[in-house]
Amino acid sequence: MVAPARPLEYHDRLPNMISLNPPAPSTRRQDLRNVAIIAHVDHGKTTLVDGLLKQSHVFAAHEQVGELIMDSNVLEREKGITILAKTTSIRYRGVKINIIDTPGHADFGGEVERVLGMAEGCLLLVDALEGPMPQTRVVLRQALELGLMPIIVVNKIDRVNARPAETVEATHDLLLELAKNADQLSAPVIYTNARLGTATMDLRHPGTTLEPLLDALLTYIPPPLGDTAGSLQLLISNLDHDNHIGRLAIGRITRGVIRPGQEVVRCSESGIGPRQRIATLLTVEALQRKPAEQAAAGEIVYISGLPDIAVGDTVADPENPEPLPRLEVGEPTLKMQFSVNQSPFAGRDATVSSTSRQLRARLARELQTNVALRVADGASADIFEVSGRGELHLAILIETMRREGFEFEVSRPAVITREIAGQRHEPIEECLIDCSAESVGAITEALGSRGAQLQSMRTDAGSGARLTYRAPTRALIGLRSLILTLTRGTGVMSTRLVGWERWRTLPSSTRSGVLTASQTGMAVAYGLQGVQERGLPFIGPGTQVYEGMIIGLNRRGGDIDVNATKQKQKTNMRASTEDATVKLVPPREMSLEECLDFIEDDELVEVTPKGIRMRKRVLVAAERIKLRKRELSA
Ligand SMILES: Nc1nc2c(ncn2[C@@H]2O[C@H](COP(=O)(O)OP(=O)(O)OP(=O)(O)O)[C@@H](O)[C@H]2O)c(=O)[nH]1
Ligand SMILES: [Mg+2]
Repeated sequence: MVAPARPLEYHDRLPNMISLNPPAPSTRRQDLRNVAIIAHVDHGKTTLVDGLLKQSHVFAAHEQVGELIMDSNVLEREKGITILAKTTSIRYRGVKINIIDTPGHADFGGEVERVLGMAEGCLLLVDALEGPMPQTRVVLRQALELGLMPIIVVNKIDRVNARPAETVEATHDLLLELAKNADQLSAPVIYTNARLGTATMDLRHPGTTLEPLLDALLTYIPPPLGDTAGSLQLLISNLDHDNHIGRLAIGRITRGVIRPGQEVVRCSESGIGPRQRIATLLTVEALQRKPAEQAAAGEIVYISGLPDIAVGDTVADPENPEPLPRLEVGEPTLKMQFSVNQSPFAGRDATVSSTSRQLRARLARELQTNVALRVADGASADIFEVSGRGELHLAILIETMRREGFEFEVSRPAVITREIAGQRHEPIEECLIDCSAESVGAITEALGSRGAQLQSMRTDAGSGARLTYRAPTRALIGLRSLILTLTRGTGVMSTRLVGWERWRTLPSSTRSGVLTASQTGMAVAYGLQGVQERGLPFIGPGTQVYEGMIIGLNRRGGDIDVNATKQKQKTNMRASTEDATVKLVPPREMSLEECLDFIEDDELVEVTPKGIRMRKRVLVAAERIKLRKRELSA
């Protein structure tokens, strides 16, 4: 195979690094490769896996396969993003290649961290137009620290204004900065169009299949270690649930052999447990998990039969239990309260019991597989404090529970602070915004008013502007949807955690007040006129409202109660027809994420299978006024 072309100066800049001492080739399994696909969100990971699956003919001729096959979960398909890391496998030139597709969105970084340890190499995808983005650096650093061998895949070379040469150079700079051994610096570069399923090592000769990528994979990604004679060691990297089998633990066998029925012990944080038996053993073949008679070192396996197993545990031989180093999973950055629905409409929409006990059980079940999530008891028995890796991480859980039939209320997300040297510290993020040149003014104003500091700004004739900010995570809550509004849906924002700083005062919230319903009942056109005269309505006629429910955005500061159920005085028979002729502006419909961004600390989002409502914590207007007075005098 031809060595990848690389600019000369790259070699000149290579630091003097000592090559890792590779084990003797005989102990490596030449029939196997484990590779993770990593990238920033939307750079094309899942599309590339699609292409590899399609070209390796894993589908029978009659099977209709769609796009983004690996994004099999309902919310993944709806949102067009990967949420859960998943493994698939293909066979190429007699070698089984296990491919781990990972999510690129920073909120699901916990998934990536866990599964990287199952691979010996990674395909680092970089969009040929966007170049390396914040999450590219985050996932690459993790992969290199674990000793993975990277292959640089410059994807979307077909995009108008694509800049493959600049992208390669910027990616090499990243590698130089982050590499942990000299081998990693010799990463080859492959150019792909994942959508078409083509790859080439030389842009002058366009590819026709993904074979050049597969060949590079076999050449550069080290085969896994294959010591089958030693005692069993299997580090659990991920958990999953199967409706028939139950809890599945996923990991790559580091040493030894595993079979169904075999006796093992679990090495957990609290020590070595009692002997247990493996019930089911599965390996992945194409898109399916198939029962296996046995699996040997190097292979990625799914096992059941160990009910309490957790991520980071080692499954080991009872005669020689040697735990592997535990996995470190990054800490959550945001928390919010989940509470039993206390709204006047509680019990109307839920299709499953949503009492405190049921919510607790549901959240406990989530913790079994959603490893980056934390749940703690709140101030009362009806409240749970749920912490996650970001707004989207928490929003996906809320949406999933809502679809399962639960109803509950959630509070505004808050950052998780840390005590460092006796001082309160908060997370600081670097925030990168890509937008059109026209939106720059509005965006700099929005970020400035939140106390974010502009680090750099680049404008490009072809692709608009790129702004880099540094700001506390707290200042960025709700920013994503604001950017979408300011840029009419074209702006893209991505962030990465860069450190912790002392808590400081930020400019206070710039949201104006809300319009709340003063009466319970059905909103009608006449009553809604009162809402639109004062601001922007969130609901239309026919919506059931209750006192204290948020039904619109006030144009000014301060909250106002409006009677949306108010009918026009019926003086004669024509009154009701007149009501129908009232001209109403269309209400602003808010998504769950937008509602979470929107509410303040004294407000809640009520989530039910049928819809989402926003409300004041204190519903009765008179009580809210009293409370406000008390706060002002305190
Ligand atoms: N033009 C072009 N578009 C591509 C190419 N590869 C992927 N895309 C498109 O890019 C979008 C994102 O692709 P995905 O495969 O979902 O990206 P991903 O990296 O898996 O995204 P996450 O899992 O959410 O991080 C889709 O609309 C793809 O069709 C390519 O080579 N060229
Ligand atoms: Mg994906």
